[in-house]
Amino acid sequence: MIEIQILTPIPAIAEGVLRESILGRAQEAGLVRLEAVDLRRWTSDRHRTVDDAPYGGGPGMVMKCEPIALALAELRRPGTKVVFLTPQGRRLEQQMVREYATQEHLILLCGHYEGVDQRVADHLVDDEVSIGDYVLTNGVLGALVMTDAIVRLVPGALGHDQSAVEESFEQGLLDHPHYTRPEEFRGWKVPPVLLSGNHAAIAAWRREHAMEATKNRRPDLLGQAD
Ligand code: J9Q
Repeated sequence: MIEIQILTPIPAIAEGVLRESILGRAQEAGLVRLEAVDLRRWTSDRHRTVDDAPYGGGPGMVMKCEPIALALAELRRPGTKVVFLTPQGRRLEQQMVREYATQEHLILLCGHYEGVDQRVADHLVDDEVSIGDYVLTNGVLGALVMTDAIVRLVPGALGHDQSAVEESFEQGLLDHPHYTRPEEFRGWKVPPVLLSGNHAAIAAWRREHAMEATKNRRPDLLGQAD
């Protein structure tokens, strides 16, 4: 069973998300263990300090090495992978998600404030991952994105046939369009082939439209598609 621990100075942000919906049900079903771990457990001063002013001056605060080092020393075991969420990391893609989903224990370390002491990335973690080229206040949001992407790949977590659900990205394409009732809404009709009952024709329509959507919107994906 995969265990994911999100190590953060603000575990409350993660707790609600981990408890609800598919992530919550996957835990209740015993398929995964998900936990937000409070980095302040590894502080010993009265204010439970995890950050300090930057050497060299400038605005903002920098997360300190020591609480992170103590936390990882206690939480790490043989087979643990420690992933640091940071804009400097390797951009997360579905292939990386699949690889992380095969691990037995992930610790997702979340930066906060202006940054994290560079010695953490240099000496204490295994991987550095970014979820995209935009700025967050807080790595815990990135850790939740990563957790969600990983957990939905665990067999049984989606409560139905997940190979179908991931089919499009597995092929490296965007998904085809989806429709549900009614057949006509404000004069906008559902493509008749989807109502035909002809499964071969429906499959062909879906392939064609997945290809078309990818060509028009994400031509960069086509180079790597099957
Ligand atoms: C920790 N912006 O941004 C994109 N991927 C991760 C991040 C990030 C951030 C701030 C703190 C991670």
